[in-house]
Amino acid sequence: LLTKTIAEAKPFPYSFLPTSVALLMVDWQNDFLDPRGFGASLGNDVTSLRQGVQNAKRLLELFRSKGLTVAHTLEAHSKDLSDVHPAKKRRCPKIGEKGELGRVLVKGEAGNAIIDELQPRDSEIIIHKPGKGAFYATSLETQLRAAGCTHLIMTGVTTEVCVQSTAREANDRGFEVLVVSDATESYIPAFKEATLAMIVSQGGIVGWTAETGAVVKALA
Ligand code: C5J
Repeated sequence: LLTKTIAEAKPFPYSFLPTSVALLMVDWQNDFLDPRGFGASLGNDVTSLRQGVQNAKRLLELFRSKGLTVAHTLEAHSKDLSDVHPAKKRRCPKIGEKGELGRVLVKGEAGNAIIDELQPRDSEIIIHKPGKGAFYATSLETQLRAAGCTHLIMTGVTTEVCVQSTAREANDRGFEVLVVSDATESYIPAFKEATLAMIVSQGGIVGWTAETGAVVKALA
């Protein structure tokens, strides 16, 4: 397969080999998107997060149709909460407590599952992570390297929390990161815009951004 280029990417065109790219789907979980979930219980209006779902689905289907690498992450703690730092629990006391969709951010609970539209396949990389960044205390880097990936095209929620943390962790590990600007969402629109602006600032200090249509056009 030949090099593909997303010509419209910011701050300049993004080139990659399809065999060396992964689609990274970050935390598309009921806990963040469902009106009965954790995000809503914190007082957030979760409807804005749904805006990115169709674009993320379009990219997921495209990567699958081309047989390219796909990885999904979930913010998920073990049932005994042994992987929750006391500092995280102190500022997020709901973790592990019973919510409308089961125990909040606990692996296997209904709220913790990925939304129906973006369900992973068994053949795809699935990472349960205790942090906001998907590289901390997980096998994500090992699995991506084993799959030959050097480039990451990212979708997910929320832009300024788990997507941004993961993009920065990936960048520091030498991955070439592109965040899909209309396939990531935040409860706070100004934070989404600021995050996307930060990523591409100073010559792409963290990476690139591009719209779904531009990614699709490059891969088609
Ligand atoms: C948050 C996330 N916002 N997936 N998690 O706590 O962004």
